Amino acid sequence: MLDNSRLRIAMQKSGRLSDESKKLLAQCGVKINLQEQRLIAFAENMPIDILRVRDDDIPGLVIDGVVDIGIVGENVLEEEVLDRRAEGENPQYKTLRRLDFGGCRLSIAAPRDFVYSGPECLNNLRIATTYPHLLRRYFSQYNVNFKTCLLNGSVEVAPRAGLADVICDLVSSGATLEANGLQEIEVIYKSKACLIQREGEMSPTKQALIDKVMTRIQGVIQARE
Ligand code: PRT
Ligand code: ZN
Repeated sequence: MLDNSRLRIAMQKSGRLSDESKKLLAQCGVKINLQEQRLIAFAENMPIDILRVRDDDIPGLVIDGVVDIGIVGENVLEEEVLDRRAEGENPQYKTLRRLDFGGCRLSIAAPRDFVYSGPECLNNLRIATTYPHLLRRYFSQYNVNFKTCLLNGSVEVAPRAGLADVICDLVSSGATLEANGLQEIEVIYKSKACLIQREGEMSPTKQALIDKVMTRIQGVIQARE
């Protein structure tokens, strides 16, 4: 077991958020020697352990209290919260700060020749997505029904492969949609990376460390603005 007196921070092991997450901690003066294959890294100069995992696991690790802090995309966090609520749970966590990286939007996109006249015209279509709960929440405002095609990757090829009529996926530059003959028709959620903390008591030393790191993060982000 990890030492519970040390602050545990979960971050993405490799992917779009990992470099910026590492950089943020480094700029806050946390010295970590990240060896590529290691799940756990220890800070040399502060009582901090870094857990490096898939981004999808981070909200659950924080909500379940396995780690103290997590750096994750709001899209992944919100989907996990909605999923747990659908399962009858009442997931708890605190947002410490929205971060200045990982920006993207969750959008509905349709084949280029699709004539779009508003959310209602998507009624009863099949939509390929990794984010069924965010999508359901969006459509519930319009009384629109849809069928899902759940995919954890290659969502953008679903219409061409005949698996779905339209898709709901993350977009940043729009190049992936363009390359797959799709047009963005509706933005349903805007996301950035964020820093979250587990609910419940922290020891005074851990809380003091969190306060110190948060003050530094504030300074780092302000300096970048
Ligand atoms: O292995 P692991 O599960 O940890 O990683 P992953 O492959 O699930 O996630 P990863 O690394 O791709 O993304 C991590 C987080 O980065 C996401 O949850 C978002 O919060 C954020 N993010 C920011 C993005 C993008 N921008 C993004 N563009 N995540 C994914 N994309 C993908 C999108 O799915 C599509 O395939 O990039 C493509 C679109 O990009 P453009 O520039 O062509 O529009
Ligand atoms: Zn993932």
